[in-house]
Amino acid sequence: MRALSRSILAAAILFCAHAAQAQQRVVHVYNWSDYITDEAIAQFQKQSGIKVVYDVYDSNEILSSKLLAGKSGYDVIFPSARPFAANHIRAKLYAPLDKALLPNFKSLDPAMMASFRDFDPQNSYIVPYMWSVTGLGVNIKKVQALLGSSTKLDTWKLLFDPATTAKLKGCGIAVLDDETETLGAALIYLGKPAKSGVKADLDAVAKLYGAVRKDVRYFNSSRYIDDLANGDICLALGYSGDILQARDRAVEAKNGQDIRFLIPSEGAIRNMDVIAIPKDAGHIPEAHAFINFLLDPKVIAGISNAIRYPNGNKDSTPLLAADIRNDPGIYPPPATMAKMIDDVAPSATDQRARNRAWTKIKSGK
Ligand code: N2P
Repeated sequence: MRALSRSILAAAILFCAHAAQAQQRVVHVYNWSDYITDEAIAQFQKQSGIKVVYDVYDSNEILSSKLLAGKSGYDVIFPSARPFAANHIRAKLYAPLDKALLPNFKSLDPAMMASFRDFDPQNSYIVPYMWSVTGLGVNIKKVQALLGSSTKLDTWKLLFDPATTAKLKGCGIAVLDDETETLGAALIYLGKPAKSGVKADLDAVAKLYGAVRKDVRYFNSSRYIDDLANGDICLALGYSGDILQARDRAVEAKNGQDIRFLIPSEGAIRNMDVIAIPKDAGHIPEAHAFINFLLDPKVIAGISNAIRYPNGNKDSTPLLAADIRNDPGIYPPPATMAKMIDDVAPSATDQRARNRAWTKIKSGK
């Protein structure tokens, strides 16, 4: 080939490569850590030709501050329904969902959709993703060795009784950095409403955490999965699926750590995470394609099977692995469900009082 035609060919190849790049559709997803599978993302990319740029967080507060600042750059997000998605909808931070682009919408659980009616009456802005119970992750052998084998373990006393935490301190106690769940757990233990912002209640909660604060190794909402699995901590206040993932990781590693998820008998909070599109998203059709993929019963069942969280898709239930459907930590039996308190949306004044209380509790001052 002569030099000139060679360079024309090279230029043509370069041009085509650029054109292909320009045409590459993309979706920017911002989700909780440990909340999807690599397989699902790969399957979506292959099926749709849309590239997924995936980023993770481990608290609603981080997500909220990015949304409030604007231009987050994300197209699909996964806030907890209450109070977060409810507040975001009130602040007009979401784009409406185009149901014509979500044919799998019909597979969603109507009861769960109805439960969002107070802040999303027409189901215009959010669809359910996964839900979970906030309870206790316990390393059975270590905790029983320290407390005695007949000690009742399905109780918030494990975390809130200073005589107990003094014994467990050495093997490691971790608590979520999640104000809604941690204040809620303490309020339930005290027999108060989980969404209380009343000063006397919050003072009692601060006193409760104050007495055990020195025995808590850290407040964090993602580190505890590996730490529980490896035996580096023996007690965690955490999300059901995360603790069950820790159990799975220990089994996989064959390291002899026996991790259980326990729902305290005093009651616990059930929290629901939903999917939404930020108002200023740059890739709205791609966001819908990704959401519709996640609403496919087979896809979402595969994710639930792997991450150990129950989902809000009614048609996926028969497709779940039997050990998931029958795990009382994932789908609690009716008697346990009766004691569940749904995530709470305190009033704005109560919310401010709670924020202050939680910041003080964490700092230990
Ligand atoms: C995933 C945690 C999601 C549950 N790691 C919090 N709502």
